[in-house]
Amino acid sequence: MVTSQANPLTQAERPAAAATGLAERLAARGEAVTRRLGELLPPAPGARGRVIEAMRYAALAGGKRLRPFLVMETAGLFHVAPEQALHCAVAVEMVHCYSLIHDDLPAMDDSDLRRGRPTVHKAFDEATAILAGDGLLTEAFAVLASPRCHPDAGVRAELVAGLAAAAGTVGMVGGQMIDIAPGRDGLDLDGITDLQALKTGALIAFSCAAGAILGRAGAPERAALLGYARDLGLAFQIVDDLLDFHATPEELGKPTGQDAAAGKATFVGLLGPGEARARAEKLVAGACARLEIFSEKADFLRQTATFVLERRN
Ligand code: GRG
Repeated sequence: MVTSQANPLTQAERPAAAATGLAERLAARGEAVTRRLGELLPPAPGARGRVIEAMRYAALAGGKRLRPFLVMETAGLFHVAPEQALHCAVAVEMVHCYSLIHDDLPAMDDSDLRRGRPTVHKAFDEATAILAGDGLLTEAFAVLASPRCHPDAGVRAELVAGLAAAAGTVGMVGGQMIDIAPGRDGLDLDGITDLQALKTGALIAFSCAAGAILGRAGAPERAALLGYARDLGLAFQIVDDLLDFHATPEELGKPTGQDAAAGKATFVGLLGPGEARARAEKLVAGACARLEIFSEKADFLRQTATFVLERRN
């Protein structure tokens, strides 16, 4: 159960600092994210409380918390205060959770299962699910605009503009539109790559850029992180296609094989599973190479790239 303690970061960051492995660090940072989400989305009485309940249902349970982890790890490269990095990371996770709620709606993927539980429109109702997604998207920008995220309003404005671009028509929403548009089924490899760069890649890229924005990083560091994020985002999506092909709904906590059943072009469909896997491995190697400028300080980001390749859900 999520609690609203006065200083969730201190407690949650302690195991992260002591952890030697990625799994422990992911878990500790994920707990900090969940705790902060719970604090920022307090239950409310009356009819308004139902949409908050749905937002909490979507945001507080499950998920790998990969995007907020990337925000916190990239921020760490530039010695950003963990409190600020966490606040920004939570905004990114809110946008991610909104996208999952809307992606599952009957008008989109029409999925009943997400993160091993009924989707929000199944657990509540469709109108509440739409509002819960809208609520999380809107709240994310309020979180970024808060001085808790950064004391400098210029930095906060850069974060707001970056997240808006990643979530909007030149990012997730644009990618989703291509995904449901006529002609989607016949996309070739370049077409699928462009679609996924928007739908999945843009938010992952912003997650990595956010640390550099918070840390007022220089151009070479920003370019290195952008290159890492682009390779990582594409590898993430190829692995997603592979899991959709190989894994069971029980393993993934969501339906599998939907794209293939609908005749949609995917990386696995176009390349075959072996070549798709080889491509993901190459991208992960490339992502790690992009981090050379940070030497061993970026070891957890390198491990994250391997985690994305080896993940089972
Ligand atoms: C604007 C109506 C409207 C809808 C927007 C933008 C959008 C809907 C959907 C795109 C987002 C989406 C579902 C992308 C697919 C990327 C993907 C594989 C998501 C799952 O991410 P994980 O594996 O999930 O990180 P967890 O549960 O671990 O957080």
